[in-house]
Amino acid sequence: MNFQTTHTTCPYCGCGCGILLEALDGSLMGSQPVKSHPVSQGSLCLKGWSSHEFVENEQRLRQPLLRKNGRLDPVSWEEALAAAAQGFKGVLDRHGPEAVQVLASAKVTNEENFLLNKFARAVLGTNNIDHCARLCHASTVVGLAAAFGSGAMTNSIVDLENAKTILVIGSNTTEAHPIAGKWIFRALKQGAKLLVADPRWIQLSDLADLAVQQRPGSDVALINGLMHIIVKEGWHDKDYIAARTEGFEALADKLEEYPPDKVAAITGVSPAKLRRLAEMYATHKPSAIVYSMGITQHTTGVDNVKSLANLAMLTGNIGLSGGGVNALRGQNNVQGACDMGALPNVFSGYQPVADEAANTKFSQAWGRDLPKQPGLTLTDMFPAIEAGKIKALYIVGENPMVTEPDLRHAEAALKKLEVLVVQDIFPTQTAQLAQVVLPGASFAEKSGTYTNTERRVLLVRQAILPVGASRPDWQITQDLATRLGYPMNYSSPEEIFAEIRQLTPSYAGMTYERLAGAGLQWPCPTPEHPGTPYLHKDRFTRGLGLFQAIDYKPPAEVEDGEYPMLLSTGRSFAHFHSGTMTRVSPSLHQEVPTGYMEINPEDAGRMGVEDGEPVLVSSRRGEIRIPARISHRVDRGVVFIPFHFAECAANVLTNPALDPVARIPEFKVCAVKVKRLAA
Ligand SMILES: Nc1nc2c(c(=O)[nH]1)N[C@H]1C(S)=C(S)[C@@H](COP(=O)(O)OP(=O)(O)OC[C@H]3O[C@@H](n4cnc5c(=O)[nH]c(N)nc54)[C@H](O)[C@@H]3O)O[C@H]1N2
Ligand SMILES: Nc1nc2c(c(=O)[nH]1)N[C@H]1C(S)=C(S)[C@@H](COP(=O)(O)OP(=O)(O)OC[C@H]3O[C@@H](n4cnc5c(=O)[nH]c(N)nc54)[C@H](O)[C@@H]3O)O[C@H]1N2
Ligand code: SF4
Ligand SMILES: [Mo]
Repeated sequence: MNFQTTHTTCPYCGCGCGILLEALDGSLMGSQPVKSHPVSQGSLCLKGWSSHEFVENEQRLRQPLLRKNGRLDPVSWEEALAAAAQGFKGVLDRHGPEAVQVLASAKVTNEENFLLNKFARAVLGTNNIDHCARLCHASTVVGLAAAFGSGAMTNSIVDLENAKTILVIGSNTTEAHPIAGKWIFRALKQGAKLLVADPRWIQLSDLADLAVQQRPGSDVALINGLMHIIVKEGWHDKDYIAARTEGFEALADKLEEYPPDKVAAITGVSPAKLRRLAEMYATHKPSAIVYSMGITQHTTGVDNVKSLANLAMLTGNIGLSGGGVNALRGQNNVQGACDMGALPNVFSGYQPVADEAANTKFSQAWGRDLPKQPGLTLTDMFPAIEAGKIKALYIVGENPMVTEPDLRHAEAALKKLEVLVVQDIFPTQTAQLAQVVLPGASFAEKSGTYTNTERRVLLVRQAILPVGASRPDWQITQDLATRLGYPMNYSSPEEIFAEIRQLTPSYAGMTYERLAGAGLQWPCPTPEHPGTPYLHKDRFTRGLGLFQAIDYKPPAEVEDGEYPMLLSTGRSFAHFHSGTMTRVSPSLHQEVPTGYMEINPEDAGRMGVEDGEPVLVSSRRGEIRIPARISHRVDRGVVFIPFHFAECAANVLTNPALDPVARIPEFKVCAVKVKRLAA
């Protein structure tokens, strides 16, 4: 018998915790925490503890599949790759590169995302590449870049311990980033104050010095209201504003329009609570802001993010330990997928495709002329398919048939494609629509790197051989490239990483050797550079921080006579996204076996709905049947549905309306009606 442990990185959320995978005779038996890890320090959440459970599950894809006579049949790699390459080549020949799109993946490694960025641009000849960051922190990337010059989390997870005040706004930290939540607990233990602003009463609300439940989608009004009070009371940091920022006058003028009474009417938060919130955040420094999807997933997502940047700069809370605007990035490698250029407008390291010098640099390195016009986003792709502009799609490690808004439309679009190639580790709802399905190897079966939410690049190490005939994603993409007339011959992920370093200044100083222990936080431009725990220390990346005057706008769809309630969607601690990995994990499945709709006891009482009773929920897009869960966590007039469960998919209901700049959908607000089925 042979027992081995492998130190690697958790495949679930952006905390990037260290795990030890235990294998007996080449088969996984357990996951253990890593004491020396810089973020998790010997802790793991339930998902991390059970991260080995999905890997060898019988449902894993073990062989390539090809659609024949309407059915997906197992075939050889040769046959599947030939069919995929022929499909792409046919569309390229008939319609040109702008008819092809790639969806990269925040689940796969940096090396694999970098190759996908090269595959789209150099092999296919298109900038049509995007990934789930579009549904997630697209607003952050745009909003923080505009305010500070860099769209990433400003500080580190462990740095939360140094905060004197923490404002958690639109982040259900203890369920979605449990180990970051632990660092908030550590700060509280040392006497930090906790403020929570969330329409739902989350676990942290119970522990907060002050928790407010604003109306969904009212954050710009709320934050303007807080800043109004701060300026009126003179709690703003005048020296910091003078030395390090620009645009304050315009902001101050705008804030005049947001007195407490007006803000209370929009948000539902009383003037007295607004004042206490403003005072604690502004006067008990350093103050850290922690936010996530409650801020970004709105038609005003970018405005929300810019408003938080305003609030932090107004009080001098950027560029110091214990402060910052901490956007908690969601997926294990969503930061990395963005860093690697899995976006329609930039190469790796956010070098714009339209920038002459950057475009020339990559063209020379890759030996092909590269397109300069930014490509299509994920959310603009669906209408483009319906309009007949996109004909072929290569999806790696995403499951839009559960995670896209307005699923009925998304499904109709995917069915219209001439060519759909899906590369996943499970036979997902999306894979069921494909012509070719390619089985990737999971995190436990390959090596490479992930970049966590605090920009820390961490090693992923192979623990067991790929299950069945599955293969690491980088090998599959490279074979497809070769078959499309662009030979790729990388022998290892490390060889791909060497190319990443060479072309990406923020990663230039990293090597696998240097990453082996605690990893390194970018920017890390030289081999001697120690990495960067917090950004914007003495100057902002853009020079001066930019205040922006912002008006409150209501959500795209609000309640009315026909659809009298608001639907909010989000996460459960036990499941991840479309549930492919967590729903087959016994430990997680037993915690939460299926979906549910949280409804306030008063609303349930009025309708005569009992706890556990199935109800019919409908919106202008569609309807689902789902069990009701009576809960004080949601306010009157609001219901909450986690989006992990295909059999009662929240996204049948959600509104595909987009933020005009970030192109992120409004997952957090739409209008619905709830009907008893039993009546
Ligand atoms: N268990 C688990 N963990 C995960 C994931 C998962 O699927 N499951 N996914 C990962 C990913 S990719 C991401 S992006 C993160 C997301 O992590 P979070 O953003 O923390 O998770 P959500 O549940 O989407 O929403 C967060 C909070 O926003 C609040 N909210 C809703 N509407 C509003 C509003 O209008 N304003 C404000 N201020 N708040 C509002 C909700 O009530 C909720 O408490 O989680 C990551 N971690
Ligand atoms: N209603 C509603 N919808 C939402 C959200 C919401 O809050 N509300 N949140 C949005 C957010 S923030 C996000 S990030 C998206 C997520 O949207 P998606 O990215 O579409 O969701 P996942 O289920 O994480 O899909 C990842 C896929 O990758 C596969 N996979 C895992 N590891 C590997 C690997 O190594 N190789 C390959 N090839 N495949 C692999 C998994 O099996 C899974 O099918 O959902 C969005 N949708
Ligand atoms: S907090 Fe996130 S990274 Fe850490 S163990 Fe849990 S899911 Fe994994
Ligand atoms: Mo996300």
